[in-house]
Amino acid sequence: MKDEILNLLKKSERSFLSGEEISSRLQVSRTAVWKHIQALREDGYTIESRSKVGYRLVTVPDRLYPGEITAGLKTRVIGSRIVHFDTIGSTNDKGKELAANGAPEGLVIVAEEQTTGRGRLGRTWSSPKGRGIWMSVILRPEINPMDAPKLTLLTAVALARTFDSYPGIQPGIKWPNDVFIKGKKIAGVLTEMNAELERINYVVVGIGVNVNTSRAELPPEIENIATSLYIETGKSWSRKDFLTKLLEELEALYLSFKMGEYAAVVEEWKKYSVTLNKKIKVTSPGVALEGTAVDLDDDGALIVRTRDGSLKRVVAGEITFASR
Ligand code: BTX
Repeated sequence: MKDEILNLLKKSERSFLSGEEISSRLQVSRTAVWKHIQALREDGYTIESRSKVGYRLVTVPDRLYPGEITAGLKTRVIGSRIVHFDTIGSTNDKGKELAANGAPEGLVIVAEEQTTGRGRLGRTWSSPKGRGIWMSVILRPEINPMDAPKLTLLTAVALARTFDSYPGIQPGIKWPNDVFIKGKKIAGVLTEMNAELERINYVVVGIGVNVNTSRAELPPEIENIATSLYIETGKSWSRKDFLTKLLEELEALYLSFKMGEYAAVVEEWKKYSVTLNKKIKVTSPGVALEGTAVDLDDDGALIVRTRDGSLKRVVAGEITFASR
């Protein structure tokens, strides 16, 4: 009901809408209308009220409320349900909890702030309030668990496409999960799954994007290695618009992936790659090798030519760029 009242106020744009009209259009009492208006104000909407005239929406808060996002979202699966938190430990943890309790594919968890945002391998992910997009998507693909890393690459491509739509921004993907702008990390993907031997129960794809973080808001330890759209362009951007575009790109890629079309994702990943043709060091469980990243195979594994000329396939892990 709150969302419906909000929609009516949005539709009437700058003119006042009387309490009587809202109550008759939505078939609720005047008192109920007033209570919902109060609740919207508590959510941060500025609503002017004039006696005998009615209500008028003045400003919309910079929050990623589900109603704000779904209103303009053109997806069928991803974001069909969105759960919002003002503050949360980690959206990935919440995603795993909801998925374990049967949450449907496509459910998105989004938070204004994370207090214990996580990167890979126990690293922390800085997630200051209202400055970025800290979100997780629940997926239930019918694929072999071995193929789950493809979802990370696919998500990185969705992110790169989204950044690409911003003027002057040229995103690069560092294998497998980071998006860089001019050598600095602007977004990351943390994919976690729950699976049996040959079947995935669920995958939680966590995405962190620095949208409006200023340089001063970056923790000192990442000051020189991280960036944001704000830092790169010198202006603030709508997090809602970024999120909407990202969910649409993610859905387009995920639906074609489910149809078996993955080769095109690999080609697009290569186009955005800042990893290929670079000298790198790979560290992953049981692997430590140095060489040149020469290709990405159709499964999304990185092909590395080592010093002795042999080709090694790396499916997961961490790379650092080695000096020449
Ligand atoms: P990663 O392990 O590749 O990157 C983590 C590293 O990146 C940190 O050790 C630090 O050096 C740097 N870093 C930390 N915070 C930031 C930041 N805001 N911007 C740029 N660099 C940073 C990447 O892991 C995967 C991150 C996924 C984050 C999302 S947010 C929603 C979801 N919930 C959750 O807890 N994690 C995911």
